[in-house]
Order: sequence, then structure tokens, then C-alpha cells
Amino acid sequence: MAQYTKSQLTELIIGKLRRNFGREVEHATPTQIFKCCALVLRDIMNIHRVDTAERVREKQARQVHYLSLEFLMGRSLMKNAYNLGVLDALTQALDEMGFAAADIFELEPDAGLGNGGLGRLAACYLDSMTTLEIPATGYSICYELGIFRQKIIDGQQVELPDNWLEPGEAWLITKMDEVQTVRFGGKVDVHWERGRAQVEHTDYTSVMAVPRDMVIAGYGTDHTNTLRLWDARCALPVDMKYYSSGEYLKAVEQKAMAEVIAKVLYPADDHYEGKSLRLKQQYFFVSATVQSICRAHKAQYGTLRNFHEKHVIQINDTHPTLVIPELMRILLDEEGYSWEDAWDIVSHTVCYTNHTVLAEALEKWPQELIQTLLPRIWMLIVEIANRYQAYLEQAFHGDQAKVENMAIIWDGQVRMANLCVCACQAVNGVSALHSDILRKDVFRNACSLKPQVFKNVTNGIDHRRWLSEINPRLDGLIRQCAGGDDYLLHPDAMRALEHYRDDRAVLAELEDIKRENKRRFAGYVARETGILLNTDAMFDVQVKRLHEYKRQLLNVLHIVHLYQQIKSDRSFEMTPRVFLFGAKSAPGYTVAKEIIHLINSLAATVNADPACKDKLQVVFLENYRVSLAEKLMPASELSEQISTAGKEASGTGNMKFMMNGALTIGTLDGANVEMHQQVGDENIFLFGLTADEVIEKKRQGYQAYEYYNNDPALRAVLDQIAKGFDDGVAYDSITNRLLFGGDEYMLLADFESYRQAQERAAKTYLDRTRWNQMALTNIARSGLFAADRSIRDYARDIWHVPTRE
Ligand code: 26W
Repeated sequence: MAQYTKSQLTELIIGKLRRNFGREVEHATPTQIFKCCALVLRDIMNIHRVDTAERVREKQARQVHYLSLEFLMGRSLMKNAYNLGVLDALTQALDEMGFAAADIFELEPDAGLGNGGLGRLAACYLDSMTTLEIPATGYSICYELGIFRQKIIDGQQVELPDNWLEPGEAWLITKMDEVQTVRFGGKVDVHWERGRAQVEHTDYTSVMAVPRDMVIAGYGTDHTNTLRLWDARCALPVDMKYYSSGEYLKAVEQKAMAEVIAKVLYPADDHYEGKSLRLKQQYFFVSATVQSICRAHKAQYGTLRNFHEKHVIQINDTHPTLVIPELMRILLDEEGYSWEDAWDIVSHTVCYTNHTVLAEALEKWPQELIQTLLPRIWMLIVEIANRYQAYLEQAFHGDQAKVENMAIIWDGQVRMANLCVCACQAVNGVSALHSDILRKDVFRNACSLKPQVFKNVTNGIDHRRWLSEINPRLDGLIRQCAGGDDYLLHPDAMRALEHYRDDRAVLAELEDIKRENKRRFAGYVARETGILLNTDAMFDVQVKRLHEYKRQLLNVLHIVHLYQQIKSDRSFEMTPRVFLFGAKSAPGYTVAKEIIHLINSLAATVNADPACKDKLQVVFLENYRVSLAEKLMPASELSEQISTAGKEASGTGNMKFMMNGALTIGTLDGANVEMHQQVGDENIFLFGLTADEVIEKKRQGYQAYEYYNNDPALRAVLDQIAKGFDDGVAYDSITNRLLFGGDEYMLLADFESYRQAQERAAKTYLDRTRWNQMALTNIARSGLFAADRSIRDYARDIWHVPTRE
């Protein structure tokens, strides 16, 4: 790898400043400095990119295309400097110019092109695919506005636009020579000529797809990959001749229609809405992507016959499912292949990852919407659906219930997951438990026919970002114990830490690292909000999207219980705690917004009550996002992973906490199950019903209010919440839903078990040696949850591509 020294970087940055801003360092603003740093690193990466492209071409290597409507990239400056091996040099260069690197990094807006888990996973995977030298490209939309900025006003969430492109677009390179055109609407005529369908598409509206590429650097390699973000522009040139007669209106209409496509990320997480704009976004980025892959393939090989040998397309949840009919369209209509030949290529190219089993998240598009917006795609889906149905009838010997269950078009709706299962050679879940649920429940019928298709790849996180970069002192300790930085490329090497389980100096260092990280985080919170966190208390943290199944409300029930004990018993002794929450709610998710309000009402009361001083503090962190998580993870001590068992597909926050030495209090859900397998009963605080028990209890007829009747502590908690807190807001709507609305996520059934687990955690915390040993064991055994491991799994079991050793 080429190395850059401090003085070389200084010179490059100064050069950029002069050429781009006409400034000398003394007169440059910090933002200008940020942009110049980004441009300098972008140049370096671009040189690598040209070489990488050449190597991939020469080798005729098989390429991975990762299609996702979300890439939650966060910040890139520190990440790229780290991966390029110039972080120290850049820090010194900036220092000499009179800027603190940390301040410059803080200026960068998060690229918030995603909602939560699924989007952040895609970002971590890009890093790993690149580090492992897999030729890979990510594809998504260049949303002008990413996930909204959350403000808390009077305890309630208010959404503000997130304009990340200034100065975030410093990383993007616009490729006007690789523009694609995407067609919407219009009429399609098919007529047959010598056994071949001639397809005529007329009266359609064109949208121009402009690639804005972000180069991705890997760690310890010159290999680079690309994240291609499609921007939508009006296809009609702003030419005066269109402004005569009817063309004038058409030009204006088309401009509006085009530009709205890439305007904003849909902020709904795990909740499907049949909105036509969302379908436009999906087809827009899928069509542009398939066209651009085919164009490059043909330029190299002159034919698409070997397409499936050279490409694998990973469908990240069902959002990019239209890639299936779109690739069919190109092979049939543009290449003239037979249906069988085209299907053979398509089905050997696409793979599908499922990320959720919640019924409300399953995409089912109304058939009329697809029909009008994408007439040719609709025809192809019908043909796929008919053929699949015929196959199902035969395979299930006419068992109509099974045929209906797997049908692609049913009751006027197109079921995207079934389309994926029909076309894909590999379908995977994202944790062992989740993949089991897919096999035994969600896709049981398909699985009975082709069990070999259904696989598991447990999620993982970029441990270089989520440990080494954000927790440098812990990184230092691991290097010291594991004999160097080998763990950066071989995360299993973290295991060496275990030899120090009884080493008092190492345990003391671990404790000291956590203390310092807590103080640093407290300093940040104080500067941003004026709130003073009690750093002598345990930092008990729940950060993730707000959703009923994630059960932030169960956490609240427990806090209220503690508060009531403090209030009713003057001599009540407790392990001091700071409860930290961070969560965005989907703007239209009323219940979730109420829960945010409740947390803030509770926080205001508790924090103002002298009885809670030095014992109990509750803080809702505004605008939880990647860059805030990076500050928080190293400072966390107890990680709340308390979803109803069977509902959280995997979770990835759980892994970030574990790697940074927080202990988990959690249910046997998602990847928690595998974390438990790694560390054993004695290094995790488990509680609650298992996934099977949840189902069994519901089958028996779960009665939530019986818990209310039988548990006085729980009753007191619910009564208090119904009445509300000092601000006078009543939350009986919330308690009524639990008591009389069925308590779908079984908070009341798990309350007592959770309370006991919390008591165990509190007690253990007081035994410092024990706690530190548990933390050490968790870190040591977290290597399984590195994205590098996940990507090696994908490469071996699904993509069939080689990886760096
Ligand atoms: C159509 C609306 C919509 C939007 C987003 C439906 C579903 C989604 C995502 C699939 C939700 C999501 O982010 N799921 C999370 O994916 C993570 C990565 O695999 C898992 O770790 C989380 O458990 C899962 O909730």
C-alpha cells in the first residue's frame, strides 16, 4: 500500500484549498478544510479504484452487486483515513495547520441514507467486502434528504429535514457518461413475429438516472469498491423547442415527477405502505442498476449469455425485488432470449435476504399500481406468477392452501417475498433463530420443496469502525493482549483476551477505559444539552428505532418500578443508574411517538426529584444516529436487547455493545441467542419467554390483565403510567393497550422475569472484578459478530466468490 506522510498530505490539502477555494490555510474555514481533506482522500482512493477496476476486468472476476434502498453510511472522513492508513498523518497535518482533527471530523454530516439496522448492515458489509477484496458494488438512491433529524420539543418528536449533501457531497463523483434512462407508465403492445415477442412501449415518461459514486476504501488493501447512488433528473433537456404547444406542460410535468423520486428516504421502518412514490423509487434504482450492469457486461463480453457466471445480485429485503422482472425484460425484449434461457440466467443471478418476519413489513403491492406505473414489468410478473403457480399445483398435488400461501399474485396484490423465493437460488435469514423461523414458519411450504435454498448468515458489524476507531484505548488493550493488530483482519484473534481473565492489571485497565469513555460521553452530553450525567452510576442503554416489538416500554415499566421503590422506601438501596434512550419513531407511528413522549415525561419527573439524586437518572438522547452511536457504545455498560422473542430478526446494536464491553440484558431473540451460546449463562443476563413459549402462550389464550391482577408491583407501575407524571400528561391510552388491547408483545408476561434479571445485573455491577471479567469475556468472544465473518459466509455459501485470506 502506498503511504502518505504528514507533509505530503499537508501539501495536497493546501493545493486543494488554493484551487477550490482560492484560500490560504490562515483564511480557510473549518468546513473548507473538511472538504479539502475529503477531496484529497477521494483522489487517493480514485487512483486505487482505477487499478482495481483494471484488475477485476483482467481476471474476469465474478462480481457482487448489493442492491439496497438504504445505506446508512454515517461519516466517512475518519473511516477513509483509517482504512487508507493515514489517520495519524492526517491528524498531524491538520494539527500543524492549526485544526484539531476531532473538530474537523465533527463537521461532517452523517450520510443518513437509511432508517436503522438494514441500512447500517449494508454499510458495514460494504466495508468488509472491500477489505476482503471482493469485487462488489452497492447500489441505492442518492436521496437529497436522508433520515429526518429528530428534535424533542415539549417531550415530543418533531421531524426536521436532513440536508446531508452540503458538505457531504464532497465524497461523490458524478458520472455523466454512465447515465441511464428509466421508463414509467405508457402503453405496451406485444406482437409475435416468427415466435419472438416484439414489444412496443409507447407514451411512457422517461427519467434520467445519474450515478453519483462514492468510492469505498478497504482496510489494509488497495482494493476499492463503489457505492453507486442514483440521482433522478428530468430526461427532457431544457430546450426551448419543448416549450411550444403541449410539450411545454410535458416538460414541466416530467421535471417535477423526475425530481421527486430522489427527494427523500422513506422514514418507515418495518412498516409497509403501498405508496406509488415508493414503488417509483424501487423501480428507478433497480432499472438503472440492471441496465448499468448489463451495459458494462456487454462491453466486456459482447453477450449476456454468461451473465450469471460473472454476477451475483443480492436483494436486501424485498425492496429491490423488481430486479427480477427487470433483468427478464432486458434478456427477453432487448436480447431476444427465450423465456427458459432468460429465466435460467436470472434465477442463477439473484439471491434474497429477509430481514423481518413482522407481517406489517411484508411488501404487497396492489396490482393496479404496478400495472399502470410499470406495464411491461407487470406482464412479466404475471407470466412468472402463472408458471410458478402451475409448478406449485403440481408439487403440492393440488393442496390449495399451500398454493395460495406461496402464490405471487393473490387477491389483487403482488407479494414481493414470494416472487423472491420463486426466483432465488439462495434465501437467507440474518441469525440462526430467524433463519429457523423462515424455514419452519414464514416460508415453510417453499422450504418443503427446496430446503437447500434456505440458508443462514448471521449478521455482523464492521469491528474496525465499531471498536478500533471509536474506542482507541480498548483497541490498545486488545493489541497488547493479542500480540498486535492481527485482530483487525482476523477478529477471532480477540479470543486471546481471555487469557487475562484473572489478570488484575488488565481488568483494572478495562475498568479505567470504561470510566474514561463514560466521562468523555458525559462531557459531550453536557456541552450539547446542559444535562450532567452521573458517571458514577451504571450506564444502562437502549438505543434503536422505536417499535412496540422492541419493547422500550418494558424498560420504562422497570424504571417506574425503581422510582416507586425509591419513593415508598426511604432506606431503599439501589445500584445507581443512568438510563439512556435513543430512538427515532416513524413519523406516522402514533403509538411509538406516545412512548417517546412518555419517556420524556418520566425523565423530567425523575431528574427533578431530589429523592432520585445520585441514584436514578433518565435521559432521552435526541436524534440518535450513527455518529452518536459511535460516541455512546464505548461508554455503555448494560445493553438492553429486550424484544419479544421471535420478533427481532437479528439486531446489530447488540453486537456493537458487546464488542465495547457492555453486558447484555436480553431475551433469547435474534442474534442474542448466538451471543448467549458464545458467552454462556454466566456472562449474560437472560430473561423472558422463548420464541416457542411466546407462540404457545398465545395459543393458550394470553390474558394480560391477569398479570395486573396478580402482581401488585406491576399494578402500581401501570396505574402510575396511566395517571402520568409531573407534567400532567396522562398515558392511559398506553396502559389500556397493554391491559385490554391484547398486549401483542407480551410485556406483562415478561415483566417479572425482566425485573429479576435487572436485579441480577445491579448486584453483579457492585462486584467490580466479576463485572469486568464478564465484560472481558464478552469482548473476547465477540469476533463471531464481525462483518468479515458474515461476508466470508456469504462469499462461501451464497455468492461463490473468493476472498482474501
Ligand atoms: C417497507 C417498509 C420497511 C422498511 C424497512 C420494511 C422493512 C424494513 C427493514 C427490513 C427493517 C429492518 O431494518 N430490519 C432489521 O434488519 C436488521 C439487519 O438485518 C436486523 O438486525 C434487525 O433485527 C431488523 O429489524
